[in-house]
Amino acid sequence: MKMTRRAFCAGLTLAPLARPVQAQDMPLLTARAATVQLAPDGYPATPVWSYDGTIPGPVIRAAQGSRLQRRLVNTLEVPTSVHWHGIRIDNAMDGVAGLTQNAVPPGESFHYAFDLPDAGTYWYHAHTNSMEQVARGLSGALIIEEATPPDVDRDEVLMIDDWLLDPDTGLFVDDFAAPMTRSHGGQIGNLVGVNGRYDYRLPARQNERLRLRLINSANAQIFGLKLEGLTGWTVALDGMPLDTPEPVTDTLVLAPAQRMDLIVDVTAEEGETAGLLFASADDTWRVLAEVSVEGRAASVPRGAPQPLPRNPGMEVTGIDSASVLEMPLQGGAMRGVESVTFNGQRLGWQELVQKGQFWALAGQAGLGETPFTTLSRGETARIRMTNDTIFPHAMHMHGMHFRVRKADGSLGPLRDTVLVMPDETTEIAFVADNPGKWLLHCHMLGHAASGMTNWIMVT
Ligand SMILES: [Cu+2]
Repeated sequence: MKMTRRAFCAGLTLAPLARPVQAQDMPLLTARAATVQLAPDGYPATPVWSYDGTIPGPVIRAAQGSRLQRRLVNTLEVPTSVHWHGIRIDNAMDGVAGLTQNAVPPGESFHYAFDLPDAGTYWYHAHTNSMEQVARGLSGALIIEEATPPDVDRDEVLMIDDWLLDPDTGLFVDDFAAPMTRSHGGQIGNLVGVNGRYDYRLPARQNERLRLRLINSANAQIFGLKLEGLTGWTVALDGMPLDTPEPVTDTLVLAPAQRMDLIVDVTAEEGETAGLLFASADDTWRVLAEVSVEGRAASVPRGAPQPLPRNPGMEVTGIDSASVLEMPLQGGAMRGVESVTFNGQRLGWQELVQKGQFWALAGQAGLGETPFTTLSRGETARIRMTNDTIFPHAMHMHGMHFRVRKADGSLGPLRDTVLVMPDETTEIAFVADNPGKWLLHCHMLGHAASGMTNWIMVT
């Protein structure tokens, strides 16, 4: 914190015992370099960019309805900022460098303070050059607790990530902006892990009931997941409770930035394999988080869980009369796009590629001067995203949750990030009840950095 001589003297005169509360007592979140053993023993440790020295950053827990405060202290050699993903937040606290704040320069700090209207599983991550900063480790879980938690024995966060490491040096493959990956599916790691561990292990007892909060913090990897030795229900998506818990019977799909709260009963016998598995690139199921069963918590498993309490004021009304805004998702390898606007210029595909851009949303690559749309506060809007590319995109809207409106008019669950598959159309509907400038972008971070970012104005 900078303190002018005048402020310093005034402080001495008027309140000799008072300390500047915000500077001294504010909990800190320090973006800093660290070295962490990500790869298995025997391989070198990895220099990372971290929050508070760990990968992932500290789990931040706060009560629903409370106010969260953190002073981001930037000790990195690059500017940074923090986005609090999924929170219905005060726009000035949204952390988007260049849109809602200036990036925090090296050696300086920024005071984040905001109310927490909703319970659920969220996360925080860098939103300045995210494609590199998130890949280097700048992310952590943000858990907002219900006043009355569900009836479980334990609440566990499983932050799922991948890292692209050079096995000889342990260093990140320093090619975060590689045009090849940005124009294709995005950066996929060669090591997958949970909570910073490739061999994450969760000891549990038979018939113990766990709440598992899954968070996909990977740059671009879509995880196909399944349970083994566990009987589970999905109780929330992207922080927001489902009306009815859904039994997990099939593969769960978790796209980048998405979250999923499961309540699971450990049904495996002692010594049997149990855990969370993922579909690896070679089409085999591999253990992502092992649940090692020792002892017994109860003689029988419990029945289906109750739904979590709803968050307040999340109704999406007025959909039938809402205007429909078309947002084609365009570009990428193999398809390209005929022409787009970038930095105020109309460019053909080759010109766009020469500028290191590969994607567009509704004919616009990257942030333009004007928003994709301006909505009045309280207005209901529908955005129809048609994926004209051959890649899936995890589309994330800041500041507000939406529902997917299906072709028959029915509505899907509340989400803040939706996976739009190639050649598919996904329509989202939401009430624009949060004023400010909100990003709408692909959460494949290399795509976001290469054109797939736009913004919405709510006045
Ligand atoms: Cu994308």
